[in-house]
Amino acid sequence: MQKKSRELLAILQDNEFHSGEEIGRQLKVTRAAVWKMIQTLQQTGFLITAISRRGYRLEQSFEFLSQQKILECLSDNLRKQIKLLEIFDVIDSTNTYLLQQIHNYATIPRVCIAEMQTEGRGRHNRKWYSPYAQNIYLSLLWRLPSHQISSHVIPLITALSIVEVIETLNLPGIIQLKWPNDVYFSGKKIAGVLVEMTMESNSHAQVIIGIGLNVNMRNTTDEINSWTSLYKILKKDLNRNSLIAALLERCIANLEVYQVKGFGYFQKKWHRYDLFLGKKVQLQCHDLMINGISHGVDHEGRLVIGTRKKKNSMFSVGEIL
Ligand code: BT5
Repeated sequence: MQKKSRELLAILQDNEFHSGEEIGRQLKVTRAAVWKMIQTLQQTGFLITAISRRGYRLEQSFEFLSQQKILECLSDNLRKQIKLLEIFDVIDSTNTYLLQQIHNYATIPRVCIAEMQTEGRGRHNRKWYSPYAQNIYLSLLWRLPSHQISSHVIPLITALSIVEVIETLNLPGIIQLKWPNDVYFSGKKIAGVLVEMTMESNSHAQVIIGIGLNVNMRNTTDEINSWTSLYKILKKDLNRNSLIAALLERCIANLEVYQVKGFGYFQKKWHRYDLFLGKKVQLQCHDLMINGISHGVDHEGRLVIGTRKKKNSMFSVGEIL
């Protein structure tokens, strides 16, 4: 996002009309340039009315990501615990950034958030669509003793944490979890989790937990289908700063519980939201294709599939097709 577009958004943030001339004067650009920038913002998904002789008005409540506002919403405990919380306007990927910072132990736990990602990543090098200033793109760098973790469980705990946060919004519909890392709302994807991990020699692991949550996104290019956002569900814009604080609270609280009690503590809760529990599934696990009935997850977060040949098989990696 060009710096000028950010400044333009800052002017329109008050939801009042501003003439092209006035905006042009403030940004030191021509009226034609203002119109071009307005069109770019509209294409990105911002709802801006243009009325001749009155100017432009932003028709939605909008707030930039703010370190101060996020910190204000955090509990005293977590505010003290988080060593670094960085916000970028544009970044390639918040996960990639934290991967480059993993040896900086003094700054863990560390959080990176961005208004936009140009190379937002899903699993297996898939793309995560990350338009400007509408959603949450958040990564948390966490460190824990490697004997306490099973890497495949962290996405499940994170996805459950997202569910716990969005269920406080009383959404009219069903929130569902698709093993291992997707959050759906009434059959459409609303959030995804990308966990990456590196082992240290001294028996600790660094985990980067990436969360993409669609918040105020109204439209997209045709890059993705079958998606939804909190705006689409609730028909109102939500404050991303307080949602980010809530996500951090839940994720970190759940990671701490997991470190003490293991995944067994979350198993029942997972089943409450499990999209495929008791249903026919086809799992792709490396080169294998497994067909059977999903019996949910076991106490270690592995997917349990009942097949004809064998009673039950457990999988810690794979993709439900
Ligand atoms: C995921 O992968 O769902 C993990 C997404 C993690 C994104 C976060 S954002 C912050 C952090 N930094 C990063 O670079 N990544 C993390 P996967 O299960 O592989 O799903 C990817 C698929 O979801 C794509 O192939 C699309 O079909 C779909 N998709 C892409 N963008 C989407 C969006 N904004 N909303 C819904 N679906 C989307």
